[in-house]
Amino acid sequence: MRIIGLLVIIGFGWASCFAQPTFSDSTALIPRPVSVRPASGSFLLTRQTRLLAGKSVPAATLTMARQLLGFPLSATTSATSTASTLQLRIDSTAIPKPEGYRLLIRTTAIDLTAHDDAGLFFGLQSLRQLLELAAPMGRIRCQQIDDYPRFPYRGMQLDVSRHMFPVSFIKKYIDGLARYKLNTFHWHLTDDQGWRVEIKRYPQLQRTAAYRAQTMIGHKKELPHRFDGKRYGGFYTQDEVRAIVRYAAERHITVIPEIEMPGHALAALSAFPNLGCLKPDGSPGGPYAAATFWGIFDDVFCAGNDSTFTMLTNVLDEVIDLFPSRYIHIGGDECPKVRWQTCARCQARIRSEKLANENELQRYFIRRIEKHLNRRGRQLIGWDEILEGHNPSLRLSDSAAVMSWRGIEGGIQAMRQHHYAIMTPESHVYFDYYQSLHPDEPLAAAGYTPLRKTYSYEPLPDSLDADEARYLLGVQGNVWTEYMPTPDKAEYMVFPRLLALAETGWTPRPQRDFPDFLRRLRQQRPLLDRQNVHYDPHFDEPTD
Ligand code: TNX
Repeated sequence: MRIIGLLVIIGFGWASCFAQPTFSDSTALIPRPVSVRPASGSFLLTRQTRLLAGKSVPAATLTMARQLLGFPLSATTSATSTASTLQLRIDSTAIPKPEGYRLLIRTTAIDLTAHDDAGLFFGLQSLRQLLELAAPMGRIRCQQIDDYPRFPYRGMQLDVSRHMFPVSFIKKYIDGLARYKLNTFHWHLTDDQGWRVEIKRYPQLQRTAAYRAQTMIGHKKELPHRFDGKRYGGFYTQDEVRAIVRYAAERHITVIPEIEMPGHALAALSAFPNLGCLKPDGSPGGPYAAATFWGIFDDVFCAGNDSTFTMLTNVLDEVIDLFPSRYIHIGGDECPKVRWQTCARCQARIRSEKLANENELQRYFIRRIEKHLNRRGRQLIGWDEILEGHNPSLRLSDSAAVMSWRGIEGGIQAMRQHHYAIMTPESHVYFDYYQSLHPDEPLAAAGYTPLRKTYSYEPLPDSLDADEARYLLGVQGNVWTEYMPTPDKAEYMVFPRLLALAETGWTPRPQRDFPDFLRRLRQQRPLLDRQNVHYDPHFDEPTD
């Protein structure tokens, strides 16, 4: 009886809240939610607002709710008549979509019901944005938001090899992802210019591979390189890595580490010259040093030397212990084959494994590493070159996933072969490319990718049938940092394009509309300012 009474009261409250909608259904949120039903009246969050949580809600989520909303919100077990309430609940039947949530805002109570803990977190992010957009008055409109992501994978990458960023910035970067409901941080930890993750078994990586001899200054591609003569580099200790992985996990973000192979390996070779190819005369390769400028380098890991695989699998074992992610990224991109062509050991491997050529040797390399990852219960992910050099004996596991970067063809091919694909085409989601034609625009990598172009990206290729399309995991923005020597510059290149990418990953296709996105983005300016995010202010100017 009491329950029925309560339902009646809630029912009436609900009806009065929704009786005369006075607001249009335009929302200010980014990413735009699946559905917003506005209602009349408003809710005011105060210090008296009580936090009410179902048993299945983890204590950490309550702490996070207080932190995100910036209110003490003392917990209570039952609603009182005097205070307004914020109620959190997990109910996977009521909210069937993973990461989904329903936010019901009434005049005296907010009910946030989610499919899972991640859904609660994303619902809290929506609530936080609504509160911040309502600042300083803090009144938010009564409304019902039903929301869930379009894609399960919504990622941002960061290259910390070309330039190293402090732990504090990595956390700020993760915060930026979390605010806009991205759920994966792809951490590009090794490349020609520096090895950035501590591997206890190989201290040479920290001593040697983590540093390059000189720092490039000016970052002018068009001009001759200039150097300041100082050693540049650094690495993240395993304790720092664990702290970052934990920090991300608290925000429902998975960190995928990338250890590049067989190419982009100069820094590693500087510490392990024996893992480079033999010279044509059979003498050892090298000498090697971490690169002091950008590009693609011919010196790569030797595919004919078993020590290469021993060292890399030992490295991956430590990486696996640090990162609980399902996927481990092994790079695979841009591996020149010239050294392999003249290396006696590589040629012997081609013969003994009955491979047709060096492309198949690369595939052999990737497959051999994949077997190790699979033995450790993990899945391989790599750039689209991992599909090259296929022969039937070198088939990758079905579980191997492909990041399509040179366009969308690699992704399409992957999905046709029933591999999961993540679309990261350089044409639309490379945030090292120019975002504006403004004369003050600082130096960027080649290419022009204004916000409008990033926003226009549709990840699902028309040419796929429904069965193939199931293999599309999602989208990711890539941030190669050759021309981003500081955190401020990296942020500038990333924002606001990250918001466009976030909406592509989250919002259903029919709800995406660039003018409406721009309207909402303008409203977000004070939020970005308050977070001290250095975004490109020219996003609102004509792009061509
Ligand atoms: C290509 S994208 C690369 C990176 C560079 C980037 C510059 C990819 C898998 N490889 O090594 O930093 O171009 O835009």
